[in-house]
Amino acid sequence: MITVTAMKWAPPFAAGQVRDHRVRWILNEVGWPYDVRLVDAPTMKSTGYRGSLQPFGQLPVLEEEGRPPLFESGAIVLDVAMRAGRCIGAEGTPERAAALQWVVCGLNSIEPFLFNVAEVEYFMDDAAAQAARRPVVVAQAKARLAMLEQARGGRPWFVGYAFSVADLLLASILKIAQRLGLLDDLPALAAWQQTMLARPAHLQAERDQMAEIARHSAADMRYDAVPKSPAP
Ligand SMILES: N[C@@H](CCC(=O)N[C@@H](CS)C(=O)NCC(=O)O)C(=O)O
Repeated sequence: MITVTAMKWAPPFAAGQVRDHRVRWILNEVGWPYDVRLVDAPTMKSTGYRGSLQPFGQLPVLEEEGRPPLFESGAIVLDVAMRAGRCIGAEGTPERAAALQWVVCGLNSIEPFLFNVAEVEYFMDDAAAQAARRPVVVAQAKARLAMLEQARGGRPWFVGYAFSVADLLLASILKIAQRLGLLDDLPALAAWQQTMLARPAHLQAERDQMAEIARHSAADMRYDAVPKSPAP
């Protein structure tokens, strides 16, 4: 049986966006059942967790009997798709290469720009620094998204004629853009994303993540029990 690591609770801006939803989504797409292992902050930051599951004390992690645990949401999505032979094109084909390209593009060339905006909006305390940085990172993120939409060229899928991991990762990565209003000037890209997110496999993934978050509270994450600097 597969086990996916997820947070007991996440703040409202992150609910439905915590990256284990990507793993749940691809598992639902290929029809593989899974269990969920809910963790709190001290567990994630513990030496044991970092040593055996995720070196940076983050999630998601996919655990499966007889296989080493796997971290990095993109790697997990690719691994499941390749093993299931679904949503990724056949080995050695141009479709497989294009799917890999768009997944890496999403994680490497889009997500960091969106994270810069999220950092300004959610994690900066200094109001003056926030106001100075906001227009810069917003403009950069919007420019990236416009170029992404240009590259999509109005096609329903990023690769070929079917849904693939490229669509899954990109639609997932754009969740934060949508929430931050960065897609407001790109209605076609926003509509494409909504079509991807309306897939039953995603709706189920999001519902399941949010249900667990709703069952818990911030106190369950025990943030105050996390040591200031984790042991090396
Ligand atoms: N590149 C990693 C990023 C993992 C990541 O940032 N996970 C977040 C949840 S979406 C996390 O664990 N945050 C808690 C923390 O960093 O303490 C991936 O895609 O798996």
